[in-house]
Amino acid sequence: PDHQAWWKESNVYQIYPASFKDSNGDGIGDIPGIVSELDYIADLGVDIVWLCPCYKSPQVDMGYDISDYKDIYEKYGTLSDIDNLISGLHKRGLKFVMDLVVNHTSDQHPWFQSAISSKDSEYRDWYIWKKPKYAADGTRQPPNNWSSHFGGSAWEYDANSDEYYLHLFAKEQPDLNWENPLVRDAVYDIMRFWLDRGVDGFRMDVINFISKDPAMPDAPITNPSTKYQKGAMYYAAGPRLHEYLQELGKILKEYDAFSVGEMPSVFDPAEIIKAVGFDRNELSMIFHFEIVSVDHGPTGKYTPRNWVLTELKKIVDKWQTFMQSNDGWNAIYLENHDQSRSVSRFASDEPKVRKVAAKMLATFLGFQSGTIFVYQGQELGLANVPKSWGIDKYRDIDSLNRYNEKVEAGASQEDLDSILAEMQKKARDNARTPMQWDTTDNAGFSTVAPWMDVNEDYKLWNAESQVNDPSSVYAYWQSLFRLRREFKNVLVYGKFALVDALNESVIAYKRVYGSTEALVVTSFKDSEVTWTVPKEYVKPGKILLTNYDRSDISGEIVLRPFEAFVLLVQ
Ligand code: TEU
Ligand code: CA
Repeated sequence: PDHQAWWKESNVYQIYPASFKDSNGDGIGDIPGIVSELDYIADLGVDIVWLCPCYKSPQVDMGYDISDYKDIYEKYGTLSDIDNLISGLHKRGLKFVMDLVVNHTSDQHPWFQSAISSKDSEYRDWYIWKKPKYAADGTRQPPNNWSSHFGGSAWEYDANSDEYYLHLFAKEQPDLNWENPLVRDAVYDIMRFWLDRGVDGFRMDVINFISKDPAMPDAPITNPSTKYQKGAMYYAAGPRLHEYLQELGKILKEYDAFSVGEMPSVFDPAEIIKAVGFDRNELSMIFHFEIVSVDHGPTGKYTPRNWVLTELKKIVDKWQTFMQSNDGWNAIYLENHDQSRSVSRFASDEPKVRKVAAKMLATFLGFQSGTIFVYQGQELGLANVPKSWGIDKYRDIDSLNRYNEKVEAGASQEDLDSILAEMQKKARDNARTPMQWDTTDNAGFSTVAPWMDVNEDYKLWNAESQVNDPSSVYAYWQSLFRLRREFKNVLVYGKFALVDALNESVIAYKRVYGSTEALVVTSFKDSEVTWTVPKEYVKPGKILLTNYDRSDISGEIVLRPFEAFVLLVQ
């Protein structure tokens, strides 16, 4: 029989601290703000809260640059605020997961400050240093051609020591040297510090990047239009990755802790299953990036790509069947703080269909096999930023770097407009606008103008108008979570199989547990489509959930725009 586990039966709500709720009127969300909304979160019916980084940080990358792992960013609060948050959640029967960012630190972390101060520092070897290379004409070059995920080279020159240090993200985020056992001990010590404080587990930032090929070879040229190239093949599943994950896993197991590893750029299924196989004792589950890359163009995220529904379907099918046949487990998500809003991206935020479309995506997502992750605002059907927003309203380092690169390269206005149009579809900023609580100024997020503008649609789309409305997107998610609990066998542990795999308008799948079956039907079309119900389902069943009224499931049916329903047959 399948392995059961509490974390398989849990649903997760993700909070982005800067944008959730501001309690003290400085325009920035904070931990007391979160504490004031715990009933809202508990009422949604989730089991776990994952909080994005809230540690001490210069905030070059919104807290993914940490300067003290055992203290809290002043603007978010204090250690005792975190203790309140943990006890408030535990009192309500919810668990608390923190973001562990240990592939890199901030350049302001005392370890790095010491490391860069001198080659003789005892912390020098905590980071990754290499000698320059020299071109034929004698100009100094970085040690290899790897690009940073935020643009430019992945290496920064330190004139003082005439060496470069590696930073896969911003230059203010130097990569730790995991080959050094002292680094690993320091990380394990941080984990214990928080687990001992009552934290129930971790979301682990780019955890698959921690082991790099020590030779650090040049990456093959996949994008001839840029100087620096994607080096992921040399660090996305490096030679010692599983050795390190085994070490981490021992601690997680000791505390029966939850873990989800963020794992971009890994394409070898064997590597994935080593990380999440049930008996491997590494991680509970991972985030893969295939769905959220489906609309990335050939030369990166901010170039367009048209995709068809069968591509999305194939990715879902691949991961669902792969995990169930290899005793692994999926983390299911469409949104997080790095992704745009799913209703805008995968369905439609046109006013007349936005609500049904958001519910359709909830259905598509929420009945799959795996642990479901919902990002703040997704439960309300929040949408991308307005198309009218200029670059001045964007705040994210990735967006701004990419845009500025184009400006510096002398891009035409037309090119800049097209990159902005792609950013409006895919930039991380879309997820980072302040949470929309009510119709008052600043959407009830803050009493003053927030650090980032509120989405202009807040008077229509906000929590207050949805919590007591049984037809709201929020109420739909509540029902969905209730159903996952009530029909746990089939909805959590049931086997997955695609239905009507080649259909380009509808994603349908079934979940099967013994003689119980759930049929999930979701139309991704903004117009009506005819769909044939498979014969075995044309029998008395029960509609568990739908975003329209439907009782007829016989033979050929007409699905309305973005219609979704779940049918239970026992
Ligand atoms: O993201 C890692 C990552 O690879 C991407 O999702 C990243 O956002 C993208 O490449 C940018 O276009 C994680 C965090 O989730 C993200 O917020 C951090 O910025 C990043 O790591 C560095 O810590
Ligand atoms: Ca505040």
